[in-house]
Amino acid sequence: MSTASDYRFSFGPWNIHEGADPFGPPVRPTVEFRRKLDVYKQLGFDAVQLHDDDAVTGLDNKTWNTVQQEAKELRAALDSAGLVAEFVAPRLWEDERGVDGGYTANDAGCRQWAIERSKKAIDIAHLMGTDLIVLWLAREGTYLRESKCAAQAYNYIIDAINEMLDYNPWVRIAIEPKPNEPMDQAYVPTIGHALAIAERTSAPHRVGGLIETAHAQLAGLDASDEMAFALGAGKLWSVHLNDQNGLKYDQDKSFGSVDLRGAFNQVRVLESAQYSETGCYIGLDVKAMRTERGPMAYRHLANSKATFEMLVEKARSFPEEQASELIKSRDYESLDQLVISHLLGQPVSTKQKSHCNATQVA
Ligand code: 3MF
Ligand code: MG
Repeated sequence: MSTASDYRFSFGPWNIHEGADPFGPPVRPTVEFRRKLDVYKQLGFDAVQLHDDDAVTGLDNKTWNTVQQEAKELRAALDSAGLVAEFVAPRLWEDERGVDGGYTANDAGCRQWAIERSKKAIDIAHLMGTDLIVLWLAREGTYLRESKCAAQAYNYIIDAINEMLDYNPWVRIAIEPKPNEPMDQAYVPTIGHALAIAERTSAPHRVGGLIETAHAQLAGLDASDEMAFALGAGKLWSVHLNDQNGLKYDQDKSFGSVDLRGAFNQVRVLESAQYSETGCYIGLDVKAMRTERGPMAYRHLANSKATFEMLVEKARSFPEEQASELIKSRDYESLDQLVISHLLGQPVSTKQKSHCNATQVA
């Protein structure tokens, strides 16, 4: 049986976290960033996703020389661990100038800062050897509709992206849509919005998307359909696989842990588009459970990767011919059961099928 070895996996240092939530004391000791790098290869991951200030902490207050030196040091550390940087994402939401949004802030000075900071992220990406910038537009939205003009906000986002595209002709930008949290309403809630924005930029072929399962679910959408939409446009440049238990805060649960069938469908869509051959990574944006003890909690990453790999096998062994026959005869009830039986490792018996035969029922 084939395995998922043709896929390459990544995650970000924020996926091994400190073990605190807003409602209680820390449950795990802090893990120093460089120590987290040790577990990547151990768990079979090849690439590190980075915010600009994961790569260079406090970069706003450092000289360009220092920034450059620290980025080079990190690149050397990745090299010696056999790792590469998948992307760099400007972390605009942790600075006081990003509180009202960066690119869409009402204050022109804050908007300018956001663009300058994004250019620094591009320089850091260059030093880290990746051409991919991810924009999770965290605070680009509103708590109060009347506080911003949406039409103008979209133009600001497009202007900011154009400046980034002009700044470095080699860079690609993947927008990571999310409908809410931390904002009440975000301006780029779905991949449809992201790719429509891409078309309005000065270089649409250099602007694509990263789809996160939980973000699609929070928008009430099916993540596999969102992925299929981006794949059809050749614009799925990364994914953040995880899971979500309903419409609540962004949970970043282990992949497949809530909606196994939804996870199967995401894997199936990626398989049928031969995503593994595009060179793009399977990113896992998952968080450890609050109850997990230290010293370093990473089972959620190992589990998510293992689930992905098991589902690749399930996608490859799916009885396609049987499914096509059922689709041809519009027998979707049997198709439904075929999927469930396949996921549960049970063959569908012909006897079972004949019981459902329409003439017998009539
Ligand atoms: C928030 C997210 C972010 C992004 C990350 C990379 C912290 O819901 O998903 O994770 O994935 O900033 O751009
Ligand atoms: Mg994410």
